[in-house]
This record gives sequence, structure tokens and C-alpha cells, in this order.
Amino acid sequence: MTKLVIGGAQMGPIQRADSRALVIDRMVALLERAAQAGVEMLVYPELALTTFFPRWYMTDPAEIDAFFERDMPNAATAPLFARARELRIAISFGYAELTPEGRRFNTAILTDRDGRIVGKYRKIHLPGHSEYDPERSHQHLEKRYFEPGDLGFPVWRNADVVMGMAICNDRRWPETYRCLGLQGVELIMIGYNTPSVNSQKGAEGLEKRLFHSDLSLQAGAYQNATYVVGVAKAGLEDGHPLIGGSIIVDPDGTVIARAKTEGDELIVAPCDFAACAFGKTTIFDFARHRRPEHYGRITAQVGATVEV
Ligand code: CDT
Repeated sequence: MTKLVIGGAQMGPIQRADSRALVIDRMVALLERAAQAGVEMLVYPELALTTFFPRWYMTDPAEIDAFFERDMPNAATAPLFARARELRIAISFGYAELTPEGRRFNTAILTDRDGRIVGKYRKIHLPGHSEYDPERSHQHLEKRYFEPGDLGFPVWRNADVVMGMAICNDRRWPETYRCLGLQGVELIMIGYNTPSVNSQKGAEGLEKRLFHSDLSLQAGAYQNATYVVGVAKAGLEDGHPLIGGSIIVDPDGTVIARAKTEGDELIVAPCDFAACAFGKTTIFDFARHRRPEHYGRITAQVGATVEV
């Protein structure tokens, strides 16, 4: 069975004025540190190339387009792909995708260890709202700038491991992990940008925000007997705080690496994918224990209905 050293490249804040070149330099620096640590698969955050722009209400298409990538790789990201290929490190990172047809997605790509893109995922669970909301302490306009992903939850065999991706809010939904689990996933990579403040519940506090992140990632790992890597973009972006708390979780649900800062920081864990087999063949042996004949509501219904 395969062993792979997995890294999480937590990124500190990216200010609105920061250029793509500056961000790529930081990503390459993290890649170099990862190579020193023997990392073979490195995971970067959601929307890794820009600030978390859905916090701003924008109407000017040119202003919005400036945050999106039309091609991947492109001139700005080429040095990252080239260095990853030289170092033989597979990478995944998130970015805002503008397709040739003018569609906009919150996207993550996956490369193999030769720097070729082998996978693409488009975020399915888009949180927030689409119009300016004066009731909130800050805006979260993902529903304004993106459409829901149209690629489902695919997996890829990469470096001999069954890998899947999800993005930020997807990590709070058990459906995400189970769709991947049903394809035998062994490593789920999830980048995130999570505001440190709940815009609708200011008293919630940072500790609870971090707890909910851990809870979701650990439950997803345990219940599907898979490694999960959650990687933050963290810190103060133009006065708006984002949580850190990047972690690597083993298939038992145990945290085996954790970031300590809210800055650019590498977390590393040697992962033995043989460890996925126990859960997948015992308590979470889906073929023996699942009862899909009772799960119809999961796909037939969106909101909860009270029928009693
Ligand atoms: N980026 C992202 O998906 N963030 C959400 C914040 C939700 S609050 C509207 C998250 O789930 O962390």
C-alpha cells in the first residue's frame, strides 16, 4: 500500500492590492519548504491567488473580472507549476475561474507529480447571499460571484492514492464526504477562507469557529475512513480576519498535524494509506452496512419539512 508525505500550505492574508506575482512567490516559497520536508503532495487554500473578494459588494464587471483566471496554468501561475514539476510535488490550489463561455466558478485543481493538471473541482455548496445585506456585520457574496459547481464530486488516482477535493463550506456537509467515500476516497483536500467572525452571530467567537472546522473535518475523515487535509487562508485581509487552524486528519478522525499561526505555514504528515482499510472494511464497510433504501430524502428533498 502507498505511503505519501502530505503537506498543507496554509497561507497568511492576501491584501487586495497584492499582485499575483507576489502571491506566487509566497506559494513557491512554501513549496521549497515542503520539498525540504519531503512532501510529495501539497495542498494550498481556497482562492489562493487573491484576497477573499466575496466580502465586497461589486457591480462593475471589470472590477469583478480582475479576481478571476481565464486559463490555468497562466502566465502568473506558470512559475508555480514549473517549480512543482522540478521538485516532483503534486499540488492542489483554489482560484476563481472564468470560463470561455463567461461562467464563474470557485474552483480547485489537482496536479500529478509531473506538474500536469489531472483534476478539477468546482465548489458545490456556495454559502452566503447574492445581494448586499445591511443586517450582516460583513458581506459574504459567494452566491453573487459564482454559480454552483457542475462537476459533482469526482475522485482521481494520483500518486497511487484515490484523491478528491472539496472547497471550504463543502466541509460542513456530510454529503460531500459520503459522495467521495462511496468512490473509495483515501485523501480529501479542502482549502478554506473562513471569516473569524460570524456575520450573523457576533458573539460566536474564534474558538467556536475553529471547533466547527475541526469537528467537520474530523467527522468526515472518520466516517469515511479517509485522510482529510484542511488548509486555511488566514489572518487579517484588509481589516477582515480569517481563521487559521489548518489540520491533517487521519482515517481514525485524529488530528496528526496542526498549524499554530495565522501566517504562511507548512504542516506535514507522513501518511500510510493502508490505514484507510480498517474503517473501510469494518464499521464503515458501506457495502455491508449502508441502507440506501432509507436515504431517499437525501436526494429527493432540499429543505427540511416538518410533517408532524
Ligand atoms: N469560503 C467559505 O465557504 N466560507 C464559509 C463561511 C460561511 S459564512 C457565510 C465557511 O463555511 O467557512
